[in-house]
Amino acid sequence: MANKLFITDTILRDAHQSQAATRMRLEDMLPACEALDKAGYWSLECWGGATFDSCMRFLGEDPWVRLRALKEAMPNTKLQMLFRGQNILGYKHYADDVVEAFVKKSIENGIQVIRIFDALNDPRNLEQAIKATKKYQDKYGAICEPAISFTTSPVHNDEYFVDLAVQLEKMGADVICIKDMANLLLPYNAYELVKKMKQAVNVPIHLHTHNTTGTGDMVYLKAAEAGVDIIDTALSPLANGTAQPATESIVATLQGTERDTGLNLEVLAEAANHFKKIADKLKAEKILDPKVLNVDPKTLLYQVPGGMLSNLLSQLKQANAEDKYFDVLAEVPRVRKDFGYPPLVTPTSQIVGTQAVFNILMGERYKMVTKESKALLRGEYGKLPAPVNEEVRKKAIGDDEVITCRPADLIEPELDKYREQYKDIAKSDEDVLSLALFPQVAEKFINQRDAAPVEDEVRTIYVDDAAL
Ligand SMILES: [Mn+2]
Repeated sequence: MANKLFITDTILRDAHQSQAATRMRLEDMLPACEALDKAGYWSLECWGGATFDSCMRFLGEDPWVRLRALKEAMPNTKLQMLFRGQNILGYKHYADDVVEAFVKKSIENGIQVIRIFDALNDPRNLEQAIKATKKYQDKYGAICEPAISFTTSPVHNDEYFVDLAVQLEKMGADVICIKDMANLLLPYNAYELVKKMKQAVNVPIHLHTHNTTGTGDMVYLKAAEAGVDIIDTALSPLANGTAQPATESIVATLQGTERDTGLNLEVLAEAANHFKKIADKLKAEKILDPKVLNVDPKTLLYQVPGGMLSNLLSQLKQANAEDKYFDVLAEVPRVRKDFGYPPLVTPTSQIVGTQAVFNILMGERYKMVTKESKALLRGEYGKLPAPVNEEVRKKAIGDDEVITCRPADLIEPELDKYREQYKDIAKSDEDVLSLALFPQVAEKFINQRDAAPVEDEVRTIYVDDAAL
């Protein structure tokens, strides 16, 4: 079919990260892999984001073993990961050699689509991950998919996003993603944005949204009409609410139209039957709170992503100041404006949210400024989308120098340092990278892993691991 709409399913990554604190286990995934592999998806998002940390911190799983097991179970489907630019999967900037090593190992272990984003949309923070993906692309056929973090503000209009897309195409994008992490994109805006972007670039456009505010299905339908190439959906048992719209609903909607996805609803039902049991288990364990399935229009009102609202509420609870909730909600957009309108996604959502809480609780704005707010205002996270409030910056960092170069240019190569530092614990370069990203969590995990008696099958995987 000439104009088929391609589907990426997020059931193995974003769906359970958004609804169930990223707690789905490999054993919960494997029984459905045969059906997933024959469904005919463009890709399956299954790695990166919070899964890497969650594997080691909560599930006692080696994320690299999970990736290889998934690739073995789904040889015919491209596996996709979410990569946080220069932060990789962690929360600070890493040196270029660590970024390159991580990309290389991800591809070697089975990833074929790398979606790379930066919270500030500073292309310099995507540069090294893009270069590394391109470098290993020929050898392994990986696809480089830089993403635009979608948000709304006086500077974030269609022209801004289209310019960014043109720039990303020049940098080597094979596909460009519009990443609407908070479901702020509205259906008719999606139509316009996709139309304009399709006119400006030649590479396929991949749209990612959630159903937090209840517009997700309509966003996809209008985007499909505008010619979007690929969309992200989740199989129904973990779809909707804070996760993606349901795969089956979109597939059924488009059947017989010129954007028919070509996916077979019976095969999808086979996989969904399995994940229904997993969703029920996560509900019984109270990991999945059905509250996340409700439509939450507050996000549209305050432009605050759903996950951030629950963080704010728990911070206020701890401070016995729940009555200040609406004051804080009103303060968030003001702080965001002072800071040059960063999109609200990890880590900027936490930085702006925490600063708003302090501004309200202290009774004076910026009386107390967090370390992270200072770093953001010093340019350490990259270039902010709009000019910052200079009065606020002065109050926060005084006469400190503001960085205008690519932040990672200030970081010396680190890979050999990490190899040396962890030579007694790490069994492979994969281990070194796990330790570099999550030092305490990975050290504890690896010690337990290597102390525990392992079954033969698992042992084989570790032997292969050492040989890589
Ligand atoms: Mn998402």
